[in-house]
Amino acid sequence: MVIYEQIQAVVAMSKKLFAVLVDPDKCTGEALCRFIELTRQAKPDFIFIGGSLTTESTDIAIETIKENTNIPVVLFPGSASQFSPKADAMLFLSLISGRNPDFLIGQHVVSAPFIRKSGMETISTGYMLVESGSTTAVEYMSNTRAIPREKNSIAVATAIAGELLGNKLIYLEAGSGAQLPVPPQMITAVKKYISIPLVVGGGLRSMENIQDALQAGADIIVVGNVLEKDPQLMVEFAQLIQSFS
Ligand code: 1GP
Repeated sequence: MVIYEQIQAVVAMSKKLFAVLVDPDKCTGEALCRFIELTRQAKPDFIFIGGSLTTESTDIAIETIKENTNIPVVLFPGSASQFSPKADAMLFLSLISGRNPDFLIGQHVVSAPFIRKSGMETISTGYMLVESGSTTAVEYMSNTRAIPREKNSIAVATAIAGELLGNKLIYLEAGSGAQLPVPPQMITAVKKYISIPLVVGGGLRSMENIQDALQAGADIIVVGNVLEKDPQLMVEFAQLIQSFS
């Protein structure tokens, strides 16, 4: 559990972590090289890789990343087909805000033998979709409904259940490219009731969005979409997250 222990150690010091998300379909060739180049300057803690629906090879994207940087690569898979033994670890996601058995156990069964064979570190993660203004790809592809934005009590109960089930992280997700990020009030409410690290992502596209999420209690910030349009933001976001206290 090398990567999870690293997360625990940083969170115990009340420090924050930054994960940049690579969608292997959207970030290829030149764009991926530029992205990797910027990670040298920004020094994010992790590179997450995955997407709701991908057609490009996750293996190839990971190979390119690993040839060029030592930043740990963590799978953030939209389905079992995105598993790659080349990553350093994997978020083993249960979509606990939904009621679709395929994303609560089905995809896990399909991928489990491959994960065990690879010996990869898995980090069990209670993954919670939160309404974000319009239907997101993850909501549509997972065939689940997101938690209403104003229903903090549902989010809190879901996160507690996720922790009690043995998850090691809770991930509050607005969805990639979301119109609206997870409300800070919901982040604060969830953080108050769990003792495992809290990941927040989806629709974080400005310094203000990130500052709000950090202040509200996020331990790990995930940013993807906006970096595809403006990669240089990675450096500014990293400085904000690394200096937050
Ligand atoms: C999506 O939380 C991640 O799963 C990141 O979202 O792409 O909107 O930054 P964005």
